[in-house]
Order: sequence, then C-alpha cells, then structure tokens
Amino acid sequence: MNPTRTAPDGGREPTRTDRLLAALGGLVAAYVSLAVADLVASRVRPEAGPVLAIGDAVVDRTPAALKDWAIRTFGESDKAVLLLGILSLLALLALGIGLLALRHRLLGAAAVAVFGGLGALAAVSRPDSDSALDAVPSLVGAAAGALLLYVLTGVLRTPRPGAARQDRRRFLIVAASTGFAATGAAALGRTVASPAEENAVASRAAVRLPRPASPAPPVPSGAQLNVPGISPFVTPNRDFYRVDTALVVPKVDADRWRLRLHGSGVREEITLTLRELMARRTVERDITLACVSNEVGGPYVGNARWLGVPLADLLRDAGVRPPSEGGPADQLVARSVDGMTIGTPVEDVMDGRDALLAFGMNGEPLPFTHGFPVRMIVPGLYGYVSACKWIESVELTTFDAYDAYWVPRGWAAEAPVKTQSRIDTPRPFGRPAAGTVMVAGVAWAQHRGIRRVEVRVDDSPWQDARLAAEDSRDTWRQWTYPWAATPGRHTLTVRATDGTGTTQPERRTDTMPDGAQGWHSVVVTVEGA
Ligand SMILES: Nc1nc2c(c(=O)[nH]1)N[C@H]1C(S)=C(S)[C@@H](COP(=O)(O)O)O[C@H]1N2
Ligand SMILES: [Mo]
Repeated sequence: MNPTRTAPDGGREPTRTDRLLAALGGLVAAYVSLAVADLVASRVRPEAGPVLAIGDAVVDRTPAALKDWAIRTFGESDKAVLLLGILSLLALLALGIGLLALRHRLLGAAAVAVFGGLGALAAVSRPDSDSALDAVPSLVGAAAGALLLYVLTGVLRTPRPGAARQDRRRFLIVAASTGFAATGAAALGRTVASPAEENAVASRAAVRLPRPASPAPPVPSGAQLNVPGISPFVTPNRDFYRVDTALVVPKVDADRWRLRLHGSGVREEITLTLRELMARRTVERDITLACVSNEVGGPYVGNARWLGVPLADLLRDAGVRPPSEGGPADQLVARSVDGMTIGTPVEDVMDGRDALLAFGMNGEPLPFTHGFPVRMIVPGLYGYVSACKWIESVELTTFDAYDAYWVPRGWAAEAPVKTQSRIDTPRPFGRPAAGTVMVAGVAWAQHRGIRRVEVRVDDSPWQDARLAAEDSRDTWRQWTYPWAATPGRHTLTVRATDGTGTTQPERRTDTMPDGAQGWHSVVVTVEGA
C-alpha cells in the first residue's frame, strides 16, 4: 500500500496511480458530457449536439482544396472521418483536463464547462439554428461532466486516512456506473425517435405523389444494355450517390414545410405549401445528376426519374423575366433548411429545359437523404449550382450581389457539366480471360447529349463503341465495345463526343474550380487461354 503523504492544500500528494485515475476521470467526464448532450439533443434537435455543431462549423471553415481532398480520399466516409478526428482531439483534451482537476478540482470542472460553452456557441451560430434552445444540449452535458469530474477527483484528492484502496475502488465504481448509465440513456434517446422526427417520417409516409400531367416518355428498350457490370440506366434510390455538407440528414416535416419565392423582379412574394406545389402542373423527366467533385472515372453521378413542377412556370407566374427578356435578376439563389445556398443562372432555368422543383424520385417521395420534401434539379448543371436539397426558399438576385456557399470556397459561380465517359467493366486491374471481352460503361453530357463514344486499346486507333439508345439528351448513355482481348497487360481508354460535336479533351484537369475533364482509362491483365 502507498504511504499517504499530505499535499500543501490538505489533499494527498498524488501518486502515479492517482494521476492515471484522474486522466481516466477526465475521459469519463467528457464521455458522460457528450452522452448527456446527445440524449438532450435527441429530444431538442440532433444537429444541436456539441460534436455535430462543432463538426458543422469545421465543415464550413474547411478550405475547398482540403475538402475536395477529403471527398477524394475518404469518399462518402468523409464525414465519419471528420467526426472521428474531432472525438480523438476531445479525448486528448479530456485526459489533460483530468490531470488538471487532480491539482485544482474547480479549475478542472471549469475547463469542462468552457468546452460546453464552446459547443453551445457552435450550436447556436449554425445557419439553421433558429432558437437559443440549441445551446441546451451542450450546456446540460457540460454541467453533468463538470459535476462528475468534481466528484471523482474529490475522491482521489481527499482520501479517508488509510483507505486509499477503497477510495480508488469507489472512484472506479462511480466512473463506471455513470459511464454505463449515460451510455444507456443516450442509446435510448437515439432509438426512440423525437416527436419532430416522428412527424417528419409520418408526413413522408402520407405523401401521395400526383400523376404527372406530362409523364416521362418511356425509356427506349435499347437504352439498357445487357452487359454484366455496366451501371444500370436508372440508378436505384438506395444506390444513388449522396454529396452534401449535412452531418445529420435534415428530417423536414412536410406538413410544416413552406417554399418562399422572393427577390428582384418578383411581382409579389409567394409562399407555397407542399400541397399547393403538387397541385400545379407536374412533369416527370429522366435526368442525370453529377457532382463537380467527381473525378474522371469517379462514382458521383446517377440517373433518376424525377417528378416535380417546372420552376420556370412558377417564376413566370410570379412575374419573373429572364435576363434575355430584360429581367433584373441573373442569379436564382436557393436556400435549404440547413443553410446551404446554391446559385443558378436564371437564364438556364427559364430557357425551356426541364428545371424542376422535384418531390418524386424513381416513383417515391424524395428520400430524406436526397432532399425530402422538395429539391431542385436542373439538367446540364452540376449539383452544387443547381440541385438544392431540402429547399426552403428561392431568391432572385444577381451574381454581382451574392456569392452562394461554394463560391468563396474557390468553386466557380457558374458550372455547366463537362462531358465525361467512364469504363464500368472490366474493372481496373481486372483479369478477364482472353477472347471477346465486353468493355462497357456510361457517358454523359447533360442537355447536350452524347453523339459518339470511342474506345482505344493501348496505342491502337480509336474504335467506335456501340451506343445504347438515347433516352433524352439530359440523361447519360450506356455504351459497349466487344474487344478481342489477347493475353497480357492492356490499357483501355474511352472518350465521348457530345451533341455539339465536341470531343472530350485528353488532358486531365482537377475537379476544382468547375469540374474535371480528361479521358478515363483502366489497366487490365488478360489471362492466357
Ligand atoms: N441542402 C443541400 N443541397 C445540396 C447539397 C448540400 O450540401 N446541401 N449538395 C449539392 C451537391 S454538391 C450535389 S452534387 C447534389 C447531390 O445530390 P444527391 O446527394 O441527391 O446525389 O446536391 C446538391 N444539393
Ligand atoms: Mo456536388
């Protein structure tokens, strides 16, 4: 047993075991803080939890290049990686605060409170925070953590004489039981949906999609090629890529949702409910959506059947004229419930293309991840300049007057999609058998259409691929090329020509600032017979 020495302030001189336990105490107190905050947030608003609020703040302040790197490196796990990073940093700080608390009990507890305050500040300064209530999860969590740390380090600092061993046991029992209780409570908070979330889920289940006044023409039978490994012509909702800045998917209650249309050139500001929107003339269209962060050969593109109302109809009814007819606004800024802003040329929206306020995706109401209840879709423009999810307002303004979210972060204010083609099969570094190998994939140049796709094997001349039937110039097009493959290592390259006759340039460019260009190629090794 350790001899008990007395420290100047009456406590015992801490031993190495005390320091170890104190650090552990810091960790447990931080953990309990976060679990309690999580529990409270699950009742208030999930996004108001401190970790997510800080995560959101980090996302907004991340330089574009770093962000693009994160998307490239971690793909759709980029958010998980960010949260893991934040948690690791907090864990380190917590160990330090535990040690501090062993020296100065009150100071340690105060440090926990300071972090709670930072979390609360982050939560209320989010663009989508409309209530001081958002500070509550962090504050309650911090109070719980500070109290626990104070109690735990008290046990270590003022042991009952001769009872150090029992005191440490007491410490461990208090730490473990509080940790377990907080875990249980937080887990319960997560499984039992909050009333707000329940309402949102129920409102989506209650949506009856209207029959389109203008249905999508049937997909030509020849648009879907029968080649194993090719991207299906229609991307099922569950497989559709997801790119957004939301750490928690917004769950909007459709019954409370409103769309506001205002700004320069709008005769009179309009507010619409979902029911009112759906009562307008509806159209259904197949449209391929692509992300500007998609590298050559990348996965951030998908094709779906969208149901919605033409945005141009709504704008015309509100008195809006495009710049070509003398309208004062050249930029339409869409805002989402989570504070995203997306700027789109008014001219593009009103030039006759099927720019939609969409509520249906492949025959069902928009999934929450894809923008329920309503999002924008504009054929021919990258998502970050057109496809606002969880939309809540549309403002008519100018490019001079306003920069949307991504623009100050280094991305172009205007970004029509670049022509791209991708080899889906064979996979990179695949080992197909010699003989006829079906090389196949997709090519897209939304709103211009795909006129031609060519394939090159090593340095041989370009060969025409067989194009699947065209559904519309707003959708991607499958292609296939039967290759007489000979044993050995080969490089397959693809390039497409769009409806204007322009062929993809060879040179690869960065996704920044307005989308990648260049030829996609894959290297395969053909196995001998
Ligand atoms: N509210 C909101 N809308 C958004 C985004 C976002 O971050 N927030 N990201 C945009 C980007 S960059 C793209 S590519 C598309 C992706 O849509 P999807 O996730 O349905 O595929 O949504 C766009 N709409
Ligand atoms: Mo994107």
